Amino acid sequence: MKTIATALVYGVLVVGMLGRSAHAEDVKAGDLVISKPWTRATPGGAKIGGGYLTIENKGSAPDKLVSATADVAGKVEVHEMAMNNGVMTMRPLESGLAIDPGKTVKLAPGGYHLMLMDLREPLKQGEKVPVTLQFEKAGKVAVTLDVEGVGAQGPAAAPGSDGMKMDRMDHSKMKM
Ligand SMILES: [Cu+2]
Repeated sequence: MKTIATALVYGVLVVGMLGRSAHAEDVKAGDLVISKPWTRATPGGAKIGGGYLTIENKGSAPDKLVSATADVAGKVEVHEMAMNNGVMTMRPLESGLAIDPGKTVKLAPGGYHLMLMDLREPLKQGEKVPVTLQFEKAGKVAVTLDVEGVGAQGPAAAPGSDGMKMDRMDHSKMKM
């Protein structure tokens, strides 16, 4: 019976891994865990795109996302969104994005994001975009953004997740 139980456990693990294979895996770098890296397909001719991901600091010391690079982009900046006289605007975080110990920082539409600038080619849904993040302590970390649809508000929902219930706030009026 023990063998059967063990086989079942392994079976579940294998199925679990297969189920996840369509989505980017979490990336561990030192005390940081980076998950759900994604971006949006860019409509024809667009020269900029956003990059989104979640960074968790499991350590006891602060770290900082200072910069990023991508082959597909001439330049990548770390941006934040902020209300400015009632208009949502964005600006580069010149001194980087702090990831405090024990904290999770989410880069998502409407908030912090990577700005992929001077795109050399359009980002197409279903493609994967390699990006290298540069952290103050964790150093260089390679991640791969899953390209979702043009209007996506989050990474594609994994089976059983509640990704479809995310709010559908209209970002189209934001000043980019
Ligand atoms: Cu931006």
